[in-house]
Amino acid sequence: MAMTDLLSAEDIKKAVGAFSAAESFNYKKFFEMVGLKKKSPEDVKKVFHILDKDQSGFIEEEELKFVLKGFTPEGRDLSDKETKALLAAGDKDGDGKIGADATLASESC
Ligand SMILES: [Ca+2]
Repeated sequence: MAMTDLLSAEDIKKAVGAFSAAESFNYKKFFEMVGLKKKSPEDVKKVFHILDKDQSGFIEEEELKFVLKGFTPEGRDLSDKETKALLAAGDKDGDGKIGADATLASESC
C-alpha cells in the first residue's frame, strides 16, 4: 500500500511544501493538511505502518527523521530538533519510540 492510496497526492504535496523551510515542521498542522485528521483510526494505522519502515510495530527516532519522505520522496529530512519534538509528542510512555496505538493525528495531543 502506498501513501497516495490513503491520502491525496495533492494534499501531501501542499503539506510537505508548507514545511519546506528548516525548523518549520509542525506535526499538528502537517497531519491536518495531509487530511489525516479526517481519516478513520484504521486508515491512520495504515499510514503508521507505511512509516514504520522496518515493520517493528514502532516508529523509532531514525524513522521519524525521514517521516516526510514516507509521504513523498520530495520530503526533506527533519532536523534532530524537529525529530525530538515529534518523538516527545507521540511517545506517551517515554520509551523513545512511537507505538501504533499512539495516534499523533488525534486531538488528544
Ligand atoms: Ca520501526
